[in-house]
Amino acid sequence: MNDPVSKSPVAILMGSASDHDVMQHARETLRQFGIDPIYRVASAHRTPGLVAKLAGNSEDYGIKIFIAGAGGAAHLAGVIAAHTVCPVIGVPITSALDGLDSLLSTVQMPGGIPVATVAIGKAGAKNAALLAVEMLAINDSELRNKLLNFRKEQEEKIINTSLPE
Ligand code: RP5
Repeated sequence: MNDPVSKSPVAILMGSASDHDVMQHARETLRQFGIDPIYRVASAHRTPGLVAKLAGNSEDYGIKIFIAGAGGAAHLAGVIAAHTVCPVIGVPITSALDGLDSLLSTVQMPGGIPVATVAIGKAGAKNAALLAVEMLAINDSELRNKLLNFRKEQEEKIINTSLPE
């Protein structure tokens, strides 16, 4: 098994390369805040050993927060959460059942092993990254200021939006 090439406070794992189209939005968003995440495929079902290794040895990789994208029988976020006390954010990926299966598989965790689940697809991937930044910003005033600027820019964009006549 290849180890991640570099350390990062955020690890984005996904069940398949087919999840990349959605999960790249989480990586892009983190990069906007100066965080280059660990970013790789690790499947709960097809590479259970790899998932257990990454989640169970998170300190070795500098990981503080996991973001997990998976579709269908989406157990990745829950399996990661089983192996770590780092916060885990689950992104349900659109699937054969429009992502409803992914959403329910990710969100319906048993009491005691939490997964913070965001919206299905691109919006969820983006928000997962923003949530991770918000968690890191609790102890990082520079990141907090970046978040405040981001909100301000977003607000200005909406205020200045003009619609076609
Ligand atoms: C899940 O099955 C993956 O997260 C992906 O969303 C879905 C389909 O995987 P592939 O068949 O594209 O590899 O485990």
